[in-house]
Amino acid sequence: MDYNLKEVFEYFTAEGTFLTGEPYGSGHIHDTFRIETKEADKDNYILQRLNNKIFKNIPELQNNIERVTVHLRNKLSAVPGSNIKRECLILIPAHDGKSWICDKAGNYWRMYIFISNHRSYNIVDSPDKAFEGGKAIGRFQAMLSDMPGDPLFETIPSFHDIEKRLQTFNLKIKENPVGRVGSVSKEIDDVLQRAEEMKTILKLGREGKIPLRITHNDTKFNNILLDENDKALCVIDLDTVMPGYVHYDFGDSIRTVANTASEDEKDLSKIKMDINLFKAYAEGYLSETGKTLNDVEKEYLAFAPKLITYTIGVRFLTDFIDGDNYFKIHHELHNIQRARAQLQLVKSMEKQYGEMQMIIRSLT
Ligand code: ADP
Ligand code: GN1
Ligand code: MG
Repeated sequence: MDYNLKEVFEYFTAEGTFLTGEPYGSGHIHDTFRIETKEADKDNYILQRLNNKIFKNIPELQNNIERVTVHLRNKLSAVPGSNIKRECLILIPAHDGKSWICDKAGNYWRMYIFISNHRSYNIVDSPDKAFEGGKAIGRFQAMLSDMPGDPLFETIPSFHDIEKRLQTFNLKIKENPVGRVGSVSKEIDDVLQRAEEMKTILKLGREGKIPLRITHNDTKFNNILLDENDKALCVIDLDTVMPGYVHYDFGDSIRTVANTASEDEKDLSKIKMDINLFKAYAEGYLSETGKTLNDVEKEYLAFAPKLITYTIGVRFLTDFIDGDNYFKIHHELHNIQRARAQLQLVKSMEKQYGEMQMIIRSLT
């Protein structure tokens, strides 16, 4: 789809003049463009066409992001030497004062300052980077722990609720809308075998043993930007910041940080969880959160990567069975390839679970 990016850009109160706009990044949800401005001394921007099939209430979504970014900005401003434009997302208001616009064709758009000189990784190759990722997410949770006001709007209801995800999964298997169920019976078995164990975090929540906190809920590593020295810089992609269990954030980062291969690797023999990267991320994360988490939260951190890798695997598999309506895909078998890769990673985590538990115990 072609958009008139210059026209969209001009709805917003940016300082510079539009020069070029190009697709940017590898997110699975929105259409993201990098806008370069003519003036060398003005910011560049990220312009996003929002996916309103997935985020059904754009004003509430944007209201969440406004609250979160303002709170983070206030916190960071108090830190000597901080660089607000690079360490937190800054929304650019439209001329009507809102943080989003709806164009003539009914597309919703928002714009952020482009975070300059950042580094973004889909695969992590060193414990140092993993440690920095853990620190970034730990600090993010800590900074939001005292955000005033009502609870954040639930932008996608029951987002990480594995019981609901499994209900939808079972429903889609029954419906078999595009006739793909027969081709994925092995993957379906892998999911069903593990279903009971995966309800653990929800049960702990219902028993009042772990609290809901403000969590990010989409902490894959390419949503954590590093600086030119590979130090933690900024956590981005704030669409799903809302109440959640800390395990969701810890688990989703390990799913991507500690995987030796890509999220969609076709050759399953390349997929393993690297225990050293697990350990380094956990160290970074606990260096920021060790004092606030309760004992049960800490104890179940080792379980979290299995849960989230499984959950995302279930979601990819459900989307494949459903005919690819949710995640952006780049080829016909993309979602099943992603699902297989996630299930393979769960198996690697299962083999190393004892060691993961020992590492968490030694760090807490
Ligand atoms: P999606 O939900 O589709 O993943 P994101 O908000 O994560 O969308 O944006 C997609 C990609 O765009 C990110 O992975 C990152 O590479 C890039 N990006 C997003 N916001 C910024 C920003 N403010 N500065 C620099 N890069 C950004
Ligand atoms: C999506 O938006 P993005 O690409 O960072 C998805 C996550 C999945 C991830 C899998 C809102 O993340 O939940 O874990 O893909 N985001 C949404 O790569 O569904
Ligand atoms: Mg993203």
